[in-house]
This record gives sequence, C-alpha cells and structure tokens, in this order.
Amino acid sequence: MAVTRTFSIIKPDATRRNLTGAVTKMLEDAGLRVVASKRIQMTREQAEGFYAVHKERPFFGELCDFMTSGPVVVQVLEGEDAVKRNRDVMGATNPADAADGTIRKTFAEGIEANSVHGSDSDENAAIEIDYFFDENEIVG
Ligand code: IDP
Repeated sequence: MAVTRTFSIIKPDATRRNLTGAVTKMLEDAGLRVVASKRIQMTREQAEGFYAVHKERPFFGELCDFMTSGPVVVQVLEGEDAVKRNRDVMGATNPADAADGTIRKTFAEGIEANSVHGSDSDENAAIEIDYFFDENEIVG
C-alpha cells in the first residue's frame, strides 16, 4: 500500500485539556508519522474558509466560534493509506457513535467539540495541507 499524507487538527477542546501529546501518541500508535506540526490560533477568516463546505449547515457559525475559541495544532501525517488510517483512529464524528479505542471515543466532549479533524479524501488532504503549510515546513 502506498505511503500518503493526510491533514489533522487537534481541536481547541483537546488543547485546552492539555491532550496534544495524548492525541498525538494515538496517531503515532496507529502507524502515522507527524511530518509537520504547528500550534496556531485560527482566525475567523481561516476557520470560515476551512469549513466553507459546511457554510449552509445550521452549525456553521458555532463551529467557527469553537474552532477559534483557543489554540489548535495543525499537523501533516504520513503513513500507509494515511487518510483511512487516520479516520479509523479518529472514530465517528459523534463520540456517542465512535468505536472503543478511538480518539473521539476516548477524548471528545460532544459532536462539535470532538477533539480532532482529519481529511476525508486524498484530494481534500492535499487542499487542506496547502491551506495551512508551505511545502518547506513539511519534513518527512
Ligand atoms: P468529520 O469531522 O467527522 O469529518 P463533518 O461532517 O465533516 O465530520 O463535520 C465537520 C465538523 O463539524 C465535525 O468534526 C464537528 O466538529 C462539526 N459538526 C458536525 N456535525 C455537527 C452537528 O450536528 N452539530 C455541531 N457540530 C457538528
């Protein structure tokens, strides 16, 4: 299977509870390698642009409030079939539906404050990586 990249965010509910290391360990234990990482305060404009696909959804405004409510850690992850590998260890969007042993089952506070983001396709991974990182910030 090919080694690919995906894009991850450790969301404000997780950074607030000092879970950056714990979440990253679960990603690493799932066979993913952190090849870029930075802690940032997302601007409103960045959050709205990142979640533009959801702008007609009723939770869009709240989601952007949440994503700008504290620091996030944006990461590029590399591994075999990275998008699927990451989605598997993240678990379902709603932690109530997430499987045991997943990041969201373990740490998420709710359907919105669900601790992590992960790209849902190789195509979106490339777009999302490009949204937050310059190529020279990624060191494999
Ligand atoms: P995903 O993050 O599992 O791919 P998406 O459907 O793409 O899920 O939703 C993006 C983010 O929007 C979720 O991770 C969550 O933070 C938030 N979200 C999704 N559905 C709801 C909802 O029904 N209420 C509030 N927030 C939601």
